[in-house]
Amino acid sequence: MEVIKADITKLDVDAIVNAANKQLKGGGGVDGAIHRAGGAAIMEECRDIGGCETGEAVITTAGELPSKKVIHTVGPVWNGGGKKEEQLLASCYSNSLKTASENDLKTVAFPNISTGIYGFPKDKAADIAIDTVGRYLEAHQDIEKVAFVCFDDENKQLYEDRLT
Ligand code: AR6
Repeated sequence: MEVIKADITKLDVDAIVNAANKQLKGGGGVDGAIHRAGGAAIMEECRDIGGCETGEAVITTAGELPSKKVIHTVGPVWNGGGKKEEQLLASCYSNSLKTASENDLKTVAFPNISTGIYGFPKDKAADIAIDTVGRYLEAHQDIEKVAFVCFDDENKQLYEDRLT
């Protein structure tokens, strides 16, 4: 596991993960950036898939992006913590990695799911992301590298404190 500060749309990895919404209709944040940079082919496949439940993941082409595929997962909206937000966020990370494994994708880059527009507390989200990915990598040897791609300094610091 590694932490980097970058724009996830620029990364040449097997799969980048998108923090999407249930309708897979695109939006702001990292979702908007991925669709803008990847072109219309990603949205066409999202339309065919039709939607995705919170905590689950689906896969599409990466269009014009340097990565091979985009895995779209839907993070929980933070609602105070009593609506299974923590379990759902953990499911986003494990189901995204499961989707990568099933598609023979070995290097995966995650954004900080739910910590933007969806308002999940960043420190709690970092704990869940690292714990869930760490467990998955211990149990499955096929994934070679996972990058946590931070877009802001606060998230980068939170991940560095936990990983070093
Ligand atoms: N590369 C990497 N990380 C980014 C980028 C980028 N280009 N742009 C933003 N981030 P958010 P959410 C970071 O709001 O909270 C959309 O409208 C950002 O700083 O993108 O899961 C969807 O359609 C933050 O740390 O996702 C949904 O409706 C992280 O990505 C909703 O937002 C996630 O922030 C999902 O909200």
